[in-house]
Order: sequence, then structure tokens, then C-alpha cells
Amino acid sequence: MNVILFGPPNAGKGTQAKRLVSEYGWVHLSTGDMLRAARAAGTELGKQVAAIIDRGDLVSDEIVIALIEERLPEAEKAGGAVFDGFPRTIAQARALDRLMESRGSQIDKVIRLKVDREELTRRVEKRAREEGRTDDTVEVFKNRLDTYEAETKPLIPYYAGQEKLVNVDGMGSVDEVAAGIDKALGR
Ligand code: B4P
Repeated sequence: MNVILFGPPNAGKGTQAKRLVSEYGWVHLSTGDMLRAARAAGTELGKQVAAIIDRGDLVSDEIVIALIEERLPEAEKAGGAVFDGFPRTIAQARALDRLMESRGSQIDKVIRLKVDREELTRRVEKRAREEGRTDDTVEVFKNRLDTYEAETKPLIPYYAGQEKLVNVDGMGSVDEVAAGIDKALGR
């Protein structure tokens, strides 16, 4: 099973991805986590992307596609992947389709977490207190939301056209959202 968790910044994709991975043994493919790890390790890539992440802009398609491609064999061995925060542009989605097809695989479901703007802003403030991420300020969050509207939202019709998109209410508690995702996955 290959699942994409889709939604605006702070919708809870990472939170739900971790739960799916521990429940079903799939591999967690979070481009956000991979980029933050590169930054923490001080690699060339980490240095290249730090300012982009801090502004709330998107890192180049080429970089994130290469990060994902590298991890696909691991996901195949595990019998499934949860894509978290990827794809975020139409170019990334097309590249992912091509990669999966070339490996005799495919995306099975795209779970869209629906959360309104007020709740997303509340969660930024919460995560800023708990994790101290450099992109968790209200100002950067506004830019991330604008970027989502312009670059990522067009993926909704893209995956609806492939009949893979399922809307899940992301406004409830973590457990309530998890139950909605399980239902959408038929589990
Ligand atoms: P990401 O790491 O993907 O960040 P995210 O969208 O903010 O997080 P998510 O939706 O996973 O929210 P979370 O579970 O943490 O991206 C960071 C940056 O990396 C991007 O801005 C970009 O620069 C770069 N990047 C990443 N992928 C890229 C790509 N493909 N292409 C280009 N650039 C890319 O939850 C948020 C908070 O809410 C947490 O505090 C959590 O505890 C809380 N929460 C979660 N569920 C809740 C619930 N049900 N109720 C109450 N609180 C909840």
C-alpha cells in the first residue's frame, strides 16, 4: 500500500504518518524530515536548503525528487510507504508517478486532511512552543500557506482525476483523525 498524506502546512500529516507507520510497518517518507536532518547534519544539501525552509518557500523539485527516489527500495521491502509532505507541486507528482510506474508500483490512495485556517494557525503556535522549528512563526506560516495555495493545491484535481483522492476531516483530535484515515484506507 502506497499512501500520500496531503494537506496544508500543519494539517497533521507528520503526526498521522508516524501513527500509520507504527501501526502497519510501512516506511515514512517525509521530505520535511529529510531536509531538516540534512540541515542538522550540516551537509552541503542542508546548507543549501536552510534559508529556503526558513522563508517558508519550496525547495527545488529536483532535490526532493532525488531524496524520495533514494528511499523507494526501502519502502518496497517494507510493503508500503507513507508519503508525507511530498509531492507538493505538479512536477513532483508527475515525477512520482513515473518513478512508481518504472518500478511496477503505484500510488494507491491520497488522503487529504481538511483543516481550516484558524486551526492551522493555532497548531503553528503549539508546535513553536513544543519543537522550536525555525519555520514556525506566524509570518513564515502565512508564506507557507500562500505557497500551498499556489503550488500544492492544484494537486487536488490532479489526484481526483486519477480517482485516488479521499477527503478526511482533520479538525478533530489526533485519534479522531486517525480513525477517519483508517476508514478511508478500508482498515
Ligand atoms: P513539512 O515538514 O512537510 O511541514 P508541515 O507541512 O508543517 O507539517 P505537518 O502537516 O506534517 O504537521 P504536523 O503533523 O507536524 O515541511 C517543512 C518545509 O520543508 C516546507 O515549508 C518546505 O520548505 C520544505 N519541503 C518539505 N517537503 C517539500 C517538498 N516536497 N517540496 C519542496 N519543499 C519541501 O502537525 C503540526 C502541529 O499540529 C504539531 O504540533 C502537532 O502536534 C499538532 N497536531 C497534529 N494533529 C493535531 C490534531 N488532530 N489536533 C491538534 N493538534 C494537532
